[in-house]
Amino acid sequence: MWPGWCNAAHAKAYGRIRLITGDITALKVEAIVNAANESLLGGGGVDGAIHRAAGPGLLAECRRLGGCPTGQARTTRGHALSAAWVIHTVGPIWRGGGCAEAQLLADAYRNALIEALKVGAASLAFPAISTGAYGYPKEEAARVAVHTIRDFLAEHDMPQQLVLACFSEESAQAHERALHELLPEWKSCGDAKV
Ligand code: AR6
Repeated sequence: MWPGWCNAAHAKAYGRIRLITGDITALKVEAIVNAANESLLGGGGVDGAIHRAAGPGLLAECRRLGGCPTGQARTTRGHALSAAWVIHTVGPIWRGGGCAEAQLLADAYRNALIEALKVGAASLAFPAISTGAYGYPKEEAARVAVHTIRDFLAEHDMPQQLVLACFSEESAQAHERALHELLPEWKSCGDAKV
């Protein structure tokens, strides 16, 4: 096999991914992803933070969507957020790994990326879906996230910039390890914090 095959296949992806530690609602990106629940009516964690920062207009718009099944994604406006769009997706609840959690988590990432394509978002930020209240182990979730994002970016020119917004050092380190493992060409841009 041509030894550069892997690098060539991923060349479109690695320069477009940034890893940061901080609050996703503070980011200056065109779209942010929300780790929501199937009701889309708000909750704790990143969902609560996004609804607080976006204001009541977001909940009003979410009410009209009628929910979202696990693994799917729905888009609203960003309301008071700096981001123009919020892409709500629902990750799986961790039940030990035998209930298609990895597939459903990959679906959540991929369907959020497809929504970003539909609205033409050039920059998109993801939280670490399912790794809080839903209990998905951080290392495994980071590998699913990076694998899915890498393959999507390798096949699509948009979004041009993708931010992995981690809320803790532990989460950032899990993503950094996954990036080094699955995308060896990826280089950290230092300790980016917001
Ligand atoms: N910015 C970035 N990441 C954050 C932020 C923030 N402001 N706040 C928390 N995180 P979780 P889940 C991280 O629980 O596991 C909600 O109640 C957090 O540290 O928000 O998918 C929903 O309504 C963790 O790494 O989402 C659902 O009911 C990651 O975001 C349920 O929780 C995801 O944690 C969804 O659970």
